[in-house]
Amino acid sequence: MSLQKCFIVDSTLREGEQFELSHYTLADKIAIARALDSFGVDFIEVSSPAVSPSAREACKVLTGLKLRAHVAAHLRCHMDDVRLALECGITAFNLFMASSPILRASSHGRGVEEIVRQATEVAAYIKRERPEAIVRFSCEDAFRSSLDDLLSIYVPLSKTGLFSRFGIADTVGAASPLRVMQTLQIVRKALGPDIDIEFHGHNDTGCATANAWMAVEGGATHIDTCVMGLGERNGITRLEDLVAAIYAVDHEAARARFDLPALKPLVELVARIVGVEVPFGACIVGSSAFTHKAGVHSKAIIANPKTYEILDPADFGLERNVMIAHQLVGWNAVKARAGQLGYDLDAEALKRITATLKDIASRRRITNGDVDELIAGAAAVNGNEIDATELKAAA
Ligand code: HCA
Ligand code: CU
Repeated sequence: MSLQKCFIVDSTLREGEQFELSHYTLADKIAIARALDSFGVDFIEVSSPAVSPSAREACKVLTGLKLRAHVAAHLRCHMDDVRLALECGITAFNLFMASSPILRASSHGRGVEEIVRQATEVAAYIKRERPEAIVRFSCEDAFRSSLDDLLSIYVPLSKTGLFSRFGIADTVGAASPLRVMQTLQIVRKALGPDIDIEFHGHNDTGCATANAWMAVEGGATHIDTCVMGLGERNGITRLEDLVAAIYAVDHEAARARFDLPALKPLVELVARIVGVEVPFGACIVGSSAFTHKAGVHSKAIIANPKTYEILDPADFGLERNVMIAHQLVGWNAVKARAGQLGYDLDAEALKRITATLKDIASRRRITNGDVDELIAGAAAVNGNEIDATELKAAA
């Protein structure tokens, strides 16, 4: 499957709830679910109803919203969890169980055959009770599990016909992009072309987005994300990053799939609720995502934005910022700013303003307001004649 077609399983309300500062009220969960839905994600994963009475209430309420996206409950592969999810009206069941030796030993203590038996029993029960259910089974810590063990779980489970999808989780963020792609290729080959595969990647080594991309290259159809990548430790693949990657690969597909201008308000909503700043370097929504600074970049961007932008800010309802208040400024950026202010200054004058700006900015931090004053002051002198001495005095 191509990246632009991969389904997004957003887990801001489940993995994101495991972020250290998250504490969602029911009203928060409703607001986030609605915003995710109208942005255009395909699944909204929520915490298990077994977690607490309020998680149970949230499952019921969110299922009752009748969103376009599927509301999927994240469930231990236990009858108790599944029963509660059925009672809440859930139709998408994201079951998981650890497959690595280290987690198996410290959590459920079961061997591979027992995992297969238990997952089959639980899924069969779900399908009996709710035949239309979408049932997914994920191996937690798949990248510290042997390939042999993984295939000995996925292959027999796929033959039961009970599962629509299998998940592969890089729970500790240990996998490299190449390893993710190779593993996905092997699992895809073993499962054949018709079953869906989901990748869940933690960001402990900063590879979560690259790993998600490579997972799709290797055969994944579904990618887990969270707004701002919220999650355990430093979280998982950021929704914003994945959307940026999809857009970079195919602008039209991204415009058709998502309400792109709704992305920043969605991220700001979650940031407000959790009580964090939107990271400055986040794709699309970070404060510096569309800021151009160096003279060479500014000149080219003003001539043709495609020179240094793979993402068009206008598609996301945002604006680019060509910085002029710094010593790296070039005269083309000053010209553009003078034009915005309504002044038609000749090249010589603009170059002199630029030289003055560089001189001042090399000694202290200046603001856009300072630059505008300098331009206006210069324009006023002798009908656009610049007097550098006066400019310096003004600074
Ligand atoms: C965890 C579980 C999980 C589950 C992922 C999945 C992980 O909190 O440890 O269901 O695919 O990272 O393995 O988030
Ligand atoms: Cu996780």
